Amino acid sequence: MQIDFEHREIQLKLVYYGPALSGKTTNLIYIHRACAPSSRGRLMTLETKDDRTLFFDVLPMQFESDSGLKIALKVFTVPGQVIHNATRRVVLQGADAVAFIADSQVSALRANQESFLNLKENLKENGLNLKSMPLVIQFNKRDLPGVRTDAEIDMMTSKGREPVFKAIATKGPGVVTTFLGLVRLTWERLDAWHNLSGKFGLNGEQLLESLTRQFPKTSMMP
Ligand SMILES: Nc1nc2c(ncn2[C@@H]2O[C@H](COP(=O)(O)OP(=O)(O)OP(=O)(O)O)[C@@H](O)[C@H]2O)c(=O)[nH]1
Ligand SMILES: [Mg+2]
Repeated sequence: MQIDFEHREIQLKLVYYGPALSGKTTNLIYIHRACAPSSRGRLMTLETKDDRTLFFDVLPMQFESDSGLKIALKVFTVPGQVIHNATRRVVLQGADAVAFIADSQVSALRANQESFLNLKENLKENGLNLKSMPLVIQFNKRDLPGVRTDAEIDMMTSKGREPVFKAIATKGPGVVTTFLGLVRLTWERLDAWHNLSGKFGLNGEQLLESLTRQFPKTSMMP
């Protein structure tokens, strides 16, 4: 995070993490498409021909709250393929928050678990700690057969500490909700540590209202 008091600007780095092909890049593409043109920068993606991210994707966004605080976000995805671990580690450097994109298919259970452990390890390598990192979890690909049931996911949600969202990233439902949930949690944590509300005269609800307005046609998960 960078705070510029003079220009009333905050910069945050958000990272989408998860196993290969879980839909991280698809989330970012949808966020870019759904966001008001005035608030989004250029989406940079680098993929091989089979949909796999080779390096990373990044989407810069910026918007201003009603109280005149400028928020600049850089949203990154990591490449999920096991071989790209060095890139994942670099992308995590200086991350303010993580959205873990899990694949809902039962067959992906192990890949999800391995990726989650890998996240924990790579955070540690960067001197970061999963426990203090704002983290939300998304179960993506809800449209496919052979996915974990809603009841199973609701059960995990009630047991865990992290906010959990369901999504169909290719069509949109749940994508913006996950993103807004991530920003909300990030703000709450940073506010608790740095008293951002007091310093900038803006609370989390107001920030979320401003951000939500940047997504005029949000598709909700039924
Ligand atoms: N049916 C379905 N397919 C999805 C969904 N989300 C993503 N996909 C598909 O899954 C494939 C992989 O999606 P990506 O977004 O490229 O996955 P990724 O997590 O970025 O993968 P890596 O870059 O290799 O880590 C693509 O063919 C997407 O169209 C979804 O919600 N439903
Ligand atoms: Mg990708």
